[in-house]
Amino acid sequence: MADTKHNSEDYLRMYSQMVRIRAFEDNANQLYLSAKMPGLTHMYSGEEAVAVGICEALTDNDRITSTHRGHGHCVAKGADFKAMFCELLGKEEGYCRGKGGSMHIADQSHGNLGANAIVGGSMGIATGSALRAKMQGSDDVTVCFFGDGATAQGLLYEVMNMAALWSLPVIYACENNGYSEYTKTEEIAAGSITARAEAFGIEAHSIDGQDVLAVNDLTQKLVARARKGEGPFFIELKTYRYHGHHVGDINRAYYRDKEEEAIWKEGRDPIINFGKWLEGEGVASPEELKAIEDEIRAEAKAAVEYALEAAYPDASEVDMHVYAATDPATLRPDA
Ligand SMILES: Cc1ncc(C[n+]2csc(CCOP(=O)(O)OP(=O)(O)O)c2C)c(N)n1
Repeated sequence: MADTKHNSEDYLRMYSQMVRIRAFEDNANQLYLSAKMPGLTHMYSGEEAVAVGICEALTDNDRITSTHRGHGHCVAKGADFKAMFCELLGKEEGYCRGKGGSMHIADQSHGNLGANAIVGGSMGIATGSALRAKMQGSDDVTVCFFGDGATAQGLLYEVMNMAALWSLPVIYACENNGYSEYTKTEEIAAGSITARAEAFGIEAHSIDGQDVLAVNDLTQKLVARARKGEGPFFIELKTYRYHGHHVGDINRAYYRDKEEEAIWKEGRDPIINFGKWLEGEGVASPEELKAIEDEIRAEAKAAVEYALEAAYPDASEVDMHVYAATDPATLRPDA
């Protein structure tokens, strides 16, 4: 890990953001295990440096699209703990008034166009957002997060073709955590991930997704170039998910071994390693880092308690925000 471009404030913000994601996920997992949360959720723990390194290179004007494993993207793009926990618990103060749940959090105020339970589903939305920016003459950039498994979706190839032809300001960020549900990536994906983008003439990079500074450094450069019309770009970020595919996945012993998990969790943890680096550089002492973590964990705990007590939406709202308010007849071009 080496860096010359950030100051102490930047470093501590990135550290805090990664800890925020871990703390959020630990609490979400606990809510599921104690049967207080409806449905399933997919933990982002282990992948924090990807979301934080990328989102720290963006402004609120820049957009992201997210995935079923999207809590980390939301937090890194500025989402509020209380509104997120309320959404997970189906409460009316949630980002989507409790109707979206874990896999459908959207936060327009920070440019988060939303998570998507359909694998690859956000690729078209992100590319459409980039087309909108270009047509409106805006210099905002859209980052499209998706997993390695989603590279099997045909939509990716349709939108990469279009984005390359029209030089759209979009960055395809492929989080390669080594697995697609219960299958190792190398068992289902031939060739290299980056070659898929290069086939369309898109500049593609493959980097260590556990190194927040490396992720941020590359993203800053690509975002600046995308703003000038040099996009699209593709980044493969090599990372690892610590939990099973989702919180109910208790069978991961059958498809990956403990030694592999230990290599990542003990040797490659993005938060521990960045913390050690900050200590080595004299940016913060172990006590200061612990105080940051304690404060964040207290905030997360309070947000969970708040969400548990919060109200459910009234039953009369069941159709609200589900259908477009527009009269469908007016949508027909000949109407
Ligand atoms: C169109 C579609 N097909 C299948 C699924 C079921 N499914 C949910 S997550 C997943 C694997 C996704 O793997 P990857 O894209 O690598 O993301 P990761 O879960 O590893 O973050 C699948 C197949 C789905 N939700 N949508």
